[in-house]
Amino acid sequence: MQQSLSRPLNAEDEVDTVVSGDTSNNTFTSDATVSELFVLNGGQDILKLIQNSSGETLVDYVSDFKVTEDKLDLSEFLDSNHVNSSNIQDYLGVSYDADLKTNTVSVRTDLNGNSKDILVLTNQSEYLSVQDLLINQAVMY
Ligand SMILES: [Ca+2]
Ligand SMILES: [Ca+2]
Repeated sequence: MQQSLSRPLNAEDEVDTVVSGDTSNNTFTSDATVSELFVLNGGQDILKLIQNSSGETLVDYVSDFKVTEDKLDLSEFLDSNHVNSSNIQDYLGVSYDADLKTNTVSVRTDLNGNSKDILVLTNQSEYLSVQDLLINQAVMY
C-alpha cells in the first residue's frame, strides 16, 4: 500500500470551538479570545476577524474556504487610513504548507511591526496568494 507523505491538518484538534454554517450565505464574527474552527458548508460566506482591545487575537481556522465564493473581513486589522490596493501586499501575507494543506494568513498592523498569523485555511489544495485573494475580492478592509 502506498504511503502518502501528505498529512492534512485536522483543525478540530487545534481549536476550542467549532462553529458551523449552513448551505446558505452566512456571516461569522470571530471571538478574539477563542480559537475557533469555522465550517462554512457552502454558500457565499463572510468571516469577520476581530482583535480584542489589547490587539491580541487567537488563531482561527476555516475548513472549507473557497476564494471564489467566500470573503474575509480584515477591517479590524488593516487600517483603511493606511492600507489601500497599491500597498496591501506590505500588510497582508499568505504562506502555504503543502504537507498540511494549509494557507496561513498573516497581517502586519504597521510597517515596522512583525507580521502575526491570524487565520489558517485548511484543506487547501494549492497556494493562495495575496494576489489571488485580491483578484477574487475575497478580502474586505
Ligand atoms: Ca476566534
Ligand atoms: Ca454557508
